[in-house]
Amino acid sequence: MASKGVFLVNSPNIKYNNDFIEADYDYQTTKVESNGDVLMATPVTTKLHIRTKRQVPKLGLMLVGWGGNNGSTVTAALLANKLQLSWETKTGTRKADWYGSITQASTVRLGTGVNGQDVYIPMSQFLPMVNPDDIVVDGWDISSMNLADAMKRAQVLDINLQQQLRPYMQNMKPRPSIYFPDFIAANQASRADNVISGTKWEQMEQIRKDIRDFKDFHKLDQVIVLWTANTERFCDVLSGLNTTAEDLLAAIKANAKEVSPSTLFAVSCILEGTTYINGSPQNTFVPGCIELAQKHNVFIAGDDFKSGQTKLKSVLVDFLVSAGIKPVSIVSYNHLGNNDGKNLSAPQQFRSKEISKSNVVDDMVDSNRILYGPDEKPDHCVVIKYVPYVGDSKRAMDEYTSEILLGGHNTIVVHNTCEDSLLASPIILDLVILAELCSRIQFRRAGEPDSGYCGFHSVLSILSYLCKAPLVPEGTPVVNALAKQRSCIENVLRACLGLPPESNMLLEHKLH
Ligand code: NAI
Ligand code: DG6
Repeated sequence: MASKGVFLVNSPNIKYNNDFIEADYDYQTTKVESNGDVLMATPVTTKLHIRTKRQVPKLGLMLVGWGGNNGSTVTAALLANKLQLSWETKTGTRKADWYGSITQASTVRLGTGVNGQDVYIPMSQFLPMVNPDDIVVDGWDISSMNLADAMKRAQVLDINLQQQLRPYMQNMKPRPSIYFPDFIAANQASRADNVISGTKWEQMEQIRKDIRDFKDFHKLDQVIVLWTANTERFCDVLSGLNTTAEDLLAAIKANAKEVSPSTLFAVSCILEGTTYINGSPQNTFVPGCIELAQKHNVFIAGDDFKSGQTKLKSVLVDFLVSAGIKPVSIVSYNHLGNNDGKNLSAPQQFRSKEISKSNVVDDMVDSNRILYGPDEKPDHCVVIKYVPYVGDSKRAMDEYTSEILLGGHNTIVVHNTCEDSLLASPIILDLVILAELCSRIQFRRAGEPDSGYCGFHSVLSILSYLCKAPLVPEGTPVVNALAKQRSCIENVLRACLGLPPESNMLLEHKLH
């Protein structure tokens, strides 16, 4: 249904009709050119017409790794919220919520009220967005365990909540999935009792059929597929194998060993016109896969949920570097005891995570060459250990050592404990809700005919806020700093309503 929203924009630049919210928007940037020794900065205004479809689709979400800790927890959270469950804990009654979700539990500053006060509204009310209660969930897992037992196996949720959810989850059974033992840790083999047989192409056809069947059965307008399965090892990227779309499809047809399950899922989705999001660190999106997504005009996004330790790092290092303080050593240690930790105890799978966790300060370091020489970077060490007893309750310890004024040192130590899946689940929801919203936003340069509309690039980098190693269109900047990533989302939402970006100048309060 078309949402009316809770506010209207009062501007000649915005039109509301039954189908669209249409905005005329001046997108302002600064172009910098070198003129001898001088940098010339020129303000540039691009006049855009942005339209957002108001009709929210009936949305289906298919999780790869549905029976895992994240898969079972996000399914439980969707149900608990939809059913408005409450349960007893040792500290009192708790009601279902979406804490940790920017779309559901954060607000955006709309503007300044008549008395000069800030006016905030929920992010979910800024533009028409899918209501989580309406999302239909399904998925695949190499483990056949039903979702109620998977929730129990995960040991994440309070028992009183689990008991209420069991009747709703016990009949949810993951679809058989693609399993190539070589890509995940050998210690996962005992879970794999629910696998598809056949050639790679045949397996892909089964996944495509699953997506179509799910869509038809529930009469869905759109399906999004999200990988929250085990971290795979990186696959080789080789010319003739996966560097072009054509080679990748040929390699799958030839049953090439080096094509991973996650790449098969991504390709299946692209061929079905289905958005595919990668919540794990592996290089699912080999160049051929990205090219295929672009050819088919399908969204892909990733990689690796940015949930806890990395999220804080992308705040803290941004703060230090932008304060003119020079981080020189960052040591990030963590231990956890869930199945993710077990899989990551194998060297190749750990290596995927280590890569994803290690590049997250690069943009901040690159932004300040007063502090750092041309090739200089802080020492950055990432350690992950598997300690079964702590289960999903991950411990993360970080030490940031920085150089301060005149040879001084500043060492910050952070210790963080929390259930990993309770951080990841709201991020899964946000990825899905925002990816869907992006599919309803179109742009054209002012003055061009309606046929000139385009959407976001296939590589949906607006979702960087939610990803540890953001995938971006080739040749475009990777942004890791959390505040910039968030303001990108907020300001794109504002642009869709013809509102200026949030500048934080508050000049209305600062002038004489
Ligand atoms: P988990 O190990 O509990 O769940 C993964 C599930 O995937 C398991 O049920 C497993 O049987 C299944 N699986 C493995 N290979 C599969 C395949 N080819 N097809 C279908 N299912 C398959 O792990 P958890 O904790 O749910 O995490 C999932 C992923 O999310 C991991 O890769 C993890 O690194 C990543 N992640 C988790 C974060 C968190 O905060 N929880 C943050 C960032 C990333
Ligand atoms: C061990 O680090 C397990 C991982 O799956 C992480 O818990 C996950 O990647 C979250 O990492 P971060 O750095 O965002 O807390």
